[in-house]
Amino acid sequence: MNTLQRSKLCLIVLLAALFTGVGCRNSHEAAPSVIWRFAIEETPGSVQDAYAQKFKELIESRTKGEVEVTVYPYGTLGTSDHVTELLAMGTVQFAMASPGHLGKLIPEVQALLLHFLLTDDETINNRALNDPELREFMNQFYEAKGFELLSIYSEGWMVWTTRKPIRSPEDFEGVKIRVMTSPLLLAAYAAYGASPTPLPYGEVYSALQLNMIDAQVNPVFAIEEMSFYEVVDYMIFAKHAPFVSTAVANKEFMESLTAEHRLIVLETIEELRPYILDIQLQFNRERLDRIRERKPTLKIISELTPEERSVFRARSLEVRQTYIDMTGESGKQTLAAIDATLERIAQNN
Ligand code: 6CS
Repeated sequence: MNTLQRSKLCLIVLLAALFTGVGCRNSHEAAPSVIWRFAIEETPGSVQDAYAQKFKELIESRTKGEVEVTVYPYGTLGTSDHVTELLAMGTVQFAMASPGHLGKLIPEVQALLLHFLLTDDETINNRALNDPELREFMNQFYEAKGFELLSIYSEGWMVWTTRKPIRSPEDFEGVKIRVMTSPLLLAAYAAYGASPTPLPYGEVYSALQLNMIDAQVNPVFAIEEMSFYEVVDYMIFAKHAPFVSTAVANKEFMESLTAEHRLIVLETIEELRPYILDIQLQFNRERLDRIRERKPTLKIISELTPEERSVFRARSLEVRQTYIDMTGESGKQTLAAIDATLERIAQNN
């Protein structure tokens, strides 16, 4: 049996367990009346895992044992695309759905992938991403697919990990860079002259190791937890975009909740907004130190000059038209909503 067949078999066994409610509980333990399933796109110890574990802790204590939350880390239910399918079916009730993959299903969310759309100031970006009006606007696209958008948040700056220094689009010429699977990302890196290759998260390390790709892009904590730094020579902070994720629930499930449980979920999500920002800052800081310790030969370009960034920015602007071509009027409205949010936040500063 090859790896793909084995992973499919595991998925079928797991799904059977989910549907039949077979679990690992001891027979003498009192079962909670309900189990809520939360699938994440990252491994234990990640930013998404911290979010889901805190959600579990708060929900279980606030529902006083009526609800148990089970967290499914990356791989246990397949790729990000599998997780999104399971959420749409209601097999899992909560999931992380990053625009980097979700863009295939909801093209409008790809606005959150556009380079240089947000600012180079993390505080302003985080306020914009957490803005309730923007979230409500984006929710219409999620609702149309049977989801409820609970949270939009940043997991930290995207960082290029490569075999050569990159300070200009010319340096990207011919570089095979792995991107997530949303189609807009192909245009984003083609605009710099690179050769983007979409791959699931779990295949990136071996693709780098086998020289099938030359580079990838992810926040620092992910570069550490997935060991990508082992198989590259450079880390480059261009501050072109943060890694944005969204926490999502199945809409029908949310509508089926009692008023009390719905309130508990919404209050918990509110509490998680500042929590996850602190966590991502902490994880990205600590894990950069860890990478430095483990691989002192890794060259870190911790920033590009304003002139270097402006060359990338200029190249990235053509991709906004690609986004509008993919999404039409709703995409134009999405860009306008993000711009208006950023402007409002800048004025209130
Ligand atoms: O690169 C990816 O595919 C993944 N990166 C992160 C940091 N989270 C989930 C996503 O699937």
